[in-house]
Order: sequence, then C-alpha cells, then structure tokens
Amino acid sequence: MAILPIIKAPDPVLKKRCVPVDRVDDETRRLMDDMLETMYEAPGVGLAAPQVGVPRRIIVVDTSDPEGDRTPLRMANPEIIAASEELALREEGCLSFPQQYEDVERPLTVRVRYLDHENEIREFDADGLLAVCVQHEIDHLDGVLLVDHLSTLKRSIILRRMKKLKKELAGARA
Ligand code: K1U
Ligand code: ZN
Repeated sequence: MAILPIIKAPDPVLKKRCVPVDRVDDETRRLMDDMLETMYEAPGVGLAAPQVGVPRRIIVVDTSDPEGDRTPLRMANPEIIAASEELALREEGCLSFPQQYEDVERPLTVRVRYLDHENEIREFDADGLLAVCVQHEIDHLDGVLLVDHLSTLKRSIILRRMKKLKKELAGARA
C-alpha cells in the first residue's frame, strides 16, 4: 500500500466529471487500498479518486471510531438512489481545502448503490456523518466541491486563502 499526495484546490482535476469503472479489477482494488491508507493518514473520513489525481468514479469512506474496529467502505460507481426530503445543516471539511470548515445543507438520509471491491452490487442506507460524507465524496466525482455549496463571497474568500496556502507550500518546497 502507498500514501498518495492529496491534491489541494484550486486544481483542474478536482473540477472534472469522473468516468465510471467498467469492472473492479486488481488495479482498482490497489487504488482503493492506497486511498484508504492515504485517508487514514491525513486523517479524514472519506476520499475520492480525483483528490489523488485519478478521474475515475471511486471513493472510500470510514466514519467508524478510530479507537475501535474500523469499517472501511470501498466503492466504485457510487450513486444516491433515494434521498430524504428532510434536509440537515452540518459542518463539512475537505482534505483538498485544509483547515476550511463550512456548514452545508444536504438530505438527512440517503440510500446508496455501488460496486464493492469484489465487483458485487451493494446498497445501504446512511444517516448522520456517513450520509454527509458519502454525498460529499460523490460530489467530488462530479467535480462539485465544498465551496460550490457556499455563497459567491464565501467561495472567493476560501479560494483566495487556498491560492495563498498553495504558494506558501510551493515556496517551502523550493
Ligand atoms: O473528501 C474529503 O475531502 C474528506 C473529508 C470528508 C468529509 C468530512 C466531514 C464532512 C463531510 C466530508 C474529510 O475527511 S475532512 C477531515 C475530517 O472531517 C475529519 C478528520 C479527522 C477526524 C474526523 C474527521
Ligand atoms: Zn472533499
């Protein structure tokens, strides 16, 4: 397994619509495992393939307690097949926007269909942090970012901060 660099916004790869996976093969499984290791190390509770520069419809999520048994989910071609009418406002973070946390309104519960790491179709109902996280990760696969849920003013403030942060990181590396 390997820890992959996480792409920080703004970056064109984060704005692309990702392509579906034909079949979950060994290469896809390896990518899923590398993404999980990258997510745990960050640390985070989810990660989408475009965040590691791969424009394919693959996400990993684990919202379980880090002190207990972990329950990683590896998903290819995840889709929301039902969503509650009831909405909830919840604070979200994003590993591509370090240190930025903003409230986003989304359906409170969702039903998700996906291909698992053995290429089997699976479905589950999600609420709480898992529901928020899966919706956030599927957004990534459609090139939709945390800032796209915010007002124009908040979005431009955060993007300005990110450009500054990326310049500082590039300077520190040079
Ligand atoms: O997609 C990502 O950038 C990962 C993101 C997922 C997410 C978190 C919270 C709400 C919606 C989506 C993160 O994991 S940000 C980091 C984070 O929230 C966290 C970090 C350590 C422990 C617990 C949470
Ligand atoms: Zn994110």
